[in-house]
Amino acid sequence: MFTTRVCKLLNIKYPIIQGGMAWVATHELAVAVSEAGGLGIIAAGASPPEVVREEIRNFKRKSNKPFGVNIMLMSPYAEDIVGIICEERVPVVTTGAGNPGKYINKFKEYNIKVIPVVPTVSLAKRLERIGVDAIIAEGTEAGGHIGEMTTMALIPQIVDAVDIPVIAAGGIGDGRGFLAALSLGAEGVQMGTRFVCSIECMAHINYKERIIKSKDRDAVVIGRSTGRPIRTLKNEFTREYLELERKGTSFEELERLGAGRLKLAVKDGDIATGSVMAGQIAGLIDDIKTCKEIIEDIISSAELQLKYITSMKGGELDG
Ligand code: TUI
Repeated sequence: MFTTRVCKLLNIKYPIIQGGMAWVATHELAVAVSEAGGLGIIAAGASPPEVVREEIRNFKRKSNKPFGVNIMLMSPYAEDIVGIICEERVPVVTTGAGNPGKYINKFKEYNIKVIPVVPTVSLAKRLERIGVDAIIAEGTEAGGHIGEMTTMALIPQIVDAVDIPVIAAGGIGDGRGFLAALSLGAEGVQMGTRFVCSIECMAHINYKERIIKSKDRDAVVIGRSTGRPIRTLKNEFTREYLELERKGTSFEELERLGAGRLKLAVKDGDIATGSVMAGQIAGLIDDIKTCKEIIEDIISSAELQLKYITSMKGGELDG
């Protein structure tokens, strides 16, 4: 029912892509999402190239399904990771936190599909011109490093501005969000926070439980003063960080304060002084289930929701 150009482009059953979350998106999560009919993504984050190579090889040992690697473009290793992705013949690349323009020709040489995450219409148009295969349009509801536009406003504007398929991200966690994204003209969704709360995700249980406990306004933004805003769940760390920002603390000092905090939360389970990056949809998520259940529940509830909408008649159901 929801077969789109994204399914054909990526050779997947459902147009659902897993977000490339540093430390969280290991090959175990990617295998589970790809095996369930979506596109699993291994996040390179700030990992050294050889660690990323090993993750790619681990994926290939466990699954023959399509998958991707996310390159965080602020990583000091971004260039070397591009090389490894090409050597390892990874089928799909997503990028974040920057403009991947200078790598596009190399990926095309190796027949690798490139799908950048963008926060604006102008960047989407520029990247379409230089030959990317699709765009992930991410709204400010997302977790981690974010732009300014909301998903609701950004998606239809990018859909109207480009001809390549658009994948919606930011604030999507269930069948209603999936259907809403398709209604705005997207041909797929990318979800991060929802997949953190999966059985197969290797993040510490404290991280998953913190998402489950969170309420609507818990996903706050730190780092606005540095020009690198990050959405992360309210805790001791965000309170200290925001207080220092209010006092006008320098960029360098704030960067030092933030260093290593994501790993602390994801790996050690320190959800008080670590950074529990998550999107605004965290308040909706109340369970941990398999990636297969997450994906199948989204598709079946979106089908049901679509039937419900098309049968609405003055507040009563038709038939
Ligand atoms: O990249 C993300 N989310 C991230 S990356 C990340 S790693 C990190 N860890 C600790 C501190 C800082 C970063 C955590 N979360 N999402 C995709 C995304 N990309 N959101 C926004 C953008 C983006 C922003 C600017 C993409 C392109 C862009 O281009 C600017 C330019 O150069 O034109």
